[in-house]
Amino acid sequence: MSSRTLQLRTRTLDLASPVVMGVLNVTPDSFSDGGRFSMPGAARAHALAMAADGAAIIDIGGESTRPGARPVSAEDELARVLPVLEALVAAAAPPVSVDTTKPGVMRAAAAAGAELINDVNALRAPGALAAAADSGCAICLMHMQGKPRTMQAAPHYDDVVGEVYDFLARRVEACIAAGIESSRLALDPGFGFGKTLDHNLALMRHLGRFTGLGLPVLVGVSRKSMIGAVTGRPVDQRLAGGLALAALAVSAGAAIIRSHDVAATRDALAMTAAVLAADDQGEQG
Ligand code: PT1
Repeated sequence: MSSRTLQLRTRTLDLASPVVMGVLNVTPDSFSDGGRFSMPGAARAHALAMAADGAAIIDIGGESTRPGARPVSAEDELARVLPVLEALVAAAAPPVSVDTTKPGVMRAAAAAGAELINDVNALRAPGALAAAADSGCAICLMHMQGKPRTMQAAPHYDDVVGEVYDFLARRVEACIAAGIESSRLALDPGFGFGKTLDHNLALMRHLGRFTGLGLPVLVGVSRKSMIGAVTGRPVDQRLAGGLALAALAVSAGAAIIRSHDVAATRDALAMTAAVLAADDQGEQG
């Protein structure tokens, strides 16, 4: 099992260099895009712009999972996601990921051409393991303590890094037992999902431990409140803070960075990767 590739449903994603997953929210209440991309046409145009900026994957989300968000029905979620997914598949855009926790949405999305299932609930919903296995899609398993609506009320860990690591390791075992090959799995510690600022900072500081599981690590920090807490900036002024975190994440071995700001993130990753690739040269001087 190599963490330098990820096996998607019909293709292999090359992760020899870190890549950007572009965020495409198709929710009316999305935390930073304010629902601007809920119309299929605007969403499609935004996805193609992110593709032109170098996004290796487009992640479509029809249910907001930001702190405080309320669940939506599978019906509403599919009505938001499917038209955009179908338009992107028809446009031969980059591989499409669907950000969902619902088995019915997973099955319909795979049938419509999705390549990756991004589940912030790590396939814990009844039927999700089987739906993901049958889909043939790659799966991102993310750690979350609690549920989006209440997860920031009182996050608690005795050892956040150890507990998140053990959770992800157990979810990998559950996937393998359900017939999902490890080549199809990516892992995400879930920044901002039932975590205080200190928890988020500890996870970033020790992110390198998660690469020890031998699977690609995905990191989503774009525009999140942990950046606001440190910089004092509102959500529309968090790019610089997010780029710093993206560089740190890639330096610790992360392979996929989920971001709203594809072009800037891609430059930050290219620069970081170039420096990391120079490590042998420095030994000689
Ligand atoms: C993520 C992620 C995601 N984040 C993956 N999928 C969101 N794999 C949605 C805040 O603190 O990190 N990884 N899908 C967005 N969720 C949040 C969470 C948005 C916290 C904002 C915050 O501001």
